[in-house]
Amino acid sequence: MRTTTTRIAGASLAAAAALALSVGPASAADGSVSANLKPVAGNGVMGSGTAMVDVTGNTITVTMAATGLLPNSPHAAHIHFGAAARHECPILSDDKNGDGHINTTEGGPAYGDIVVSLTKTGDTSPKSGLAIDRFSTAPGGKIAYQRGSIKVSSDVAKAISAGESVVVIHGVDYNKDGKYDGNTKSDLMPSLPTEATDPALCGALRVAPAGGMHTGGGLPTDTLKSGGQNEALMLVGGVALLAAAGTGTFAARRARARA
Ligand SMILES: [Cu+2]
Repeated sequence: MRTTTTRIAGASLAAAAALALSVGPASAADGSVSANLKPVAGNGVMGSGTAMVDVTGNTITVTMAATGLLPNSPHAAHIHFGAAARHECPILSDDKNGDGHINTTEGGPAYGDIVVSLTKTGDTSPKSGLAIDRFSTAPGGKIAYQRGSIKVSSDVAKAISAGESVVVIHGVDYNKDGKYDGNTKSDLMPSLPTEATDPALCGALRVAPAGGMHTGGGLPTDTLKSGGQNEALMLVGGVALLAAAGTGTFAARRARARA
């Protein structure tokens, strides 16, 4: 009996050691962050999505999927960040002009400025923020996007890795007539209706568990920070915990809690 118990404890310790090694950061700015994209408050979009960003040095790879957008219309999409921003998605109290909707400027205090334009081709700098001919037009209301080798400044790389940036997909259809129109002008570009640029879906890019959400490995960073790793291992058992992590259970739970 005693031998068996000791052996199990030993296995748990080995698992703990393996986990401790695997969660060490590769370098200061490297890392993976991910977001659940949700409807922006007040803007009436019945959609959702996910986004993931891998940071290696000053280069990022972005993978994004979304549904429920106005079909066959260009949807500007960006990574936003502002040092003074809340690093969050806007809430109804950000509607400063009281029209019941959040326009892009009103979202600024929550998510900051455009730092990366998620264009399909060409430039990805903030200058391409409204290059609507190079963004997805969401056929069927869906966007499936992946782009690598996107260069960013070291400040932006650090902010993204630190979980301080926010993905925003723009373009809404308030009057449900299947196109961007209406009398209210865009706060970004007065030649466009506000429907073309108001934020539709939003998600804060938070630090993913070690190995990234796509591989499902690792433990919630919060647990590790609070020193709860050993307790968790003792409660659940190292092998069971690793198995659970492998299913993505932790990643999903954490993403929901943070969203
Ligand atoms: Cu944006």
